[in-house]
Amino acid sequence: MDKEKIILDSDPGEDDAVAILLAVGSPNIDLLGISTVGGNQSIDKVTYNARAVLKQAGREDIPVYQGADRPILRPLQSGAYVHGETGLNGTVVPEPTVPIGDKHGVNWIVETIMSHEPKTITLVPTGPLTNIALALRMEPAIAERVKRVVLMGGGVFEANKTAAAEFNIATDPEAARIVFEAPWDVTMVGLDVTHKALCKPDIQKEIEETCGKTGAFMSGLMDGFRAAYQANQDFVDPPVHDPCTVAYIIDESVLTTRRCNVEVVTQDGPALGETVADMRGPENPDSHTQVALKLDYDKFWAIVKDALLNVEKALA
Ligand code: PIR
Ligand code: CA
Repeated sequence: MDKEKIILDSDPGEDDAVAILLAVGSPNIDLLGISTVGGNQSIDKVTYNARAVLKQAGREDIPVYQGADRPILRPLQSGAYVHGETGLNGTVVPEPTVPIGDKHGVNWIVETIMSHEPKTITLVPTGPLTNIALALRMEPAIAERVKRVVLMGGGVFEANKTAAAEFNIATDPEAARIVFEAPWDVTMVGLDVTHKALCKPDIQKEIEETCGKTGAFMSGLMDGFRAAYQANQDFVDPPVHDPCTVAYIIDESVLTTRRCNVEVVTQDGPALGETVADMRGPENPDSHTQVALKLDYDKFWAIVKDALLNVEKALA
């Protein structure tokens, strides 16, 4: 099987960092590069973090392009309340040595998609959808050109930023609406599954003990993430949201999905940023959007551990 080519559009973030490691470590994935977006922290910090995580993984050959610093219409309310001052809650990261790519992230996304064969690139957004919406407006043809979009955001029955909305969607609801309305295949990997992808102490310990420096790095990220989730989210163990997207690309059987229409609320008020999924039966096979509803926990962590081991082996 050919490796699936992906573009990661990300705002690292502890869980984004694990998604990067997963993409780097999987033999099924060819990570073409990372575009960054303001979200969990300011654009400067998340761009630095993306480069530092690639350095940690020994893959500074993978380019990083800086994208939009704020949502399309709204000021950035960052995720510093969960991710701390650095965006990685103080985890020690190596200083990146390769410079930031010398074009805007949105230009890079458009050029990369348009210069590859049709239907060969999968877009994997794990932050606010600002860059992806701007890319669609800059070059609408990307909607037919990509293979599919597998994004972390939203929730059918769960929310975190507000009572109704998930952080990535609530941060830039107008961008999210543009992305969900475009005529491409969208898989919404939302909180319904990511809140089940908990990093429990036993799996964290196993990864720390078996995956060397990479495992220690992952474990450090999880210590910071756990502390934040305990302090202000009323969780015992941290949910590693973003890697669920990459795990699904590696092995689709890790998630159970359902095809249905999804609309994003952009009116101000209590439902701003809600992803309204039409769950009335029967399932709509013609919908261009699908939502993830169930996670295979053991399979998920087997996929993550396997990839981290591969990252570690390639380092040595
Ligand atoms: C934001 C995030 C995670 C937790 C909270 N409470 C807020 C970030 C993650 O990086 C993920 O992409 C998404 N946004 C989860 O809402
Ligand atoms: Ca993220």
